[in-house]
Amino acid sequence: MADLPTTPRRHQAAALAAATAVIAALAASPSAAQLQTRVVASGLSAPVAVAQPLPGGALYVAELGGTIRAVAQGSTSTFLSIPVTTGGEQGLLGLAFDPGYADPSSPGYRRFFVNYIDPVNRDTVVASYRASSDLTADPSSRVEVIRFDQPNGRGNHKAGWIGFKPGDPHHLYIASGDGGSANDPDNFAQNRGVLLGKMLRIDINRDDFADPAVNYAIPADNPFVGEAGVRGEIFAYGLRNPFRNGFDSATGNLWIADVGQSSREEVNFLAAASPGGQNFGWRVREGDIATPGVGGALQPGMVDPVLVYNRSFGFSITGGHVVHSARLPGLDGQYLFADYGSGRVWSRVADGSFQSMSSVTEWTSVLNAGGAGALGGIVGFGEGAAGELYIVEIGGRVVQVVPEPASVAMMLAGAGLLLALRRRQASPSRAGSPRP
Ligand SMILES: [Ca+2]
Ligand SMILES: [Ca+2]
Repeated sequence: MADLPTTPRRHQAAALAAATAVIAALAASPSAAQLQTRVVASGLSAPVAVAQPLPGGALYVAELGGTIRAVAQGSTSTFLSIPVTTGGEQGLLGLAFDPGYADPSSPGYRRFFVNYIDPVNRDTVVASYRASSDLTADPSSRVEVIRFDQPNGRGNHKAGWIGFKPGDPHHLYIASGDGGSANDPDNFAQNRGVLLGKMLRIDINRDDFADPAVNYAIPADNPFVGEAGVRGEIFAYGLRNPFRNGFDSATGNLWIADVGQSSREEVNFLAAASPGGQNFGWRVREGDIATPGVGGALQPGMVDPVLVYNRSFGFSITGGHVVHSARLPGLDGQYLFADYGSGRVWSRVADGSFQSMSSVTEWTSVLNAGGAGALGGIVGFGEGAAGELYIVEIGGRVVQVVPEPASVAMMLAGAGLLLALRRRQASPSRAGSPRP
């Protein structure tokens, strides 16, 4: 840098062009070497979901045992603790912050939603609470929204993800599993008269029910409203255990990752513009095949997944979301997902077309080489308010995927060089040479 003041202008121009090219390449390159990982919380008890509603604000981590932790400025405290049933796949399973969380004029101001298994009767319950500060929620603010029965003696397939479609603050989406056991023995997922094995959509800002314990409305534009014997809350059906799903924050497309039984894991796509009503096939279909023992051919109206993998890749899919972060080259714009069993992580194009596993991008070795060490037991992904990418491990950590520091240093150095050159060009007196 010391020789810059005497650099002839054409050399300055060449250096400027070179610096610009370096910065452009760094910004656009999909090179995996530019990703790093860091632990943002550890020592948690079976975390399953993470949310960050405010830019730069606290992270909220839902633990299976019923506690939500607030992680802020390096310390972890208890935000809320609720009684739940645990065991098997039961517990506190879903957490979603109201889109109006930061807006004092919104009915959703300071409100968030949880999905859990009732401590007494083991129903699935969705309830709302309000935060009294960034680090504390008010237990007395509880409002029960909806509950539905889970079959007795079955401790798995509770799904539990909840979320809001971007741009729509009134409708909460709720993923329910088939209620458990093998082969969906009561055929709940195909039965539109029950809420199991479904993607539900309810209005949380209106109330159709005089019952003080039931506080939601059925949206008039849900696909099965008015159909006899069919629950109006249903938006899509034929799901087995859609444990982790994700709305694309830019497009509103919904990515549903349905955990398979013994042969296939699958990802289903629900386009933002779709009016709903899809039948994703379970228990007739497991992924793209007839469910061994109980299945059959794809029936009219059934929708095949947009991605499927077999047991050579893993045995329990953990769905993620479409990453939107220019700081994460390669991942930006891709739908990210993992397998809980094998610990492998992949991304695919986010356009909803079918894509085979031979054309996805695998991130496992890159992520495992990061500062957080090898990842494992991945049960969820989280998208921060500024596009941050979080990974939740059931073993107790939340890990953030960040730009690799050397890449950041190079980008900063490149930007610094560019700035210096531009300043020199703009300030001929300081450069010691007259303007032409
Ligand atoms: Ca009510
Ligand atoms: Ca399916």
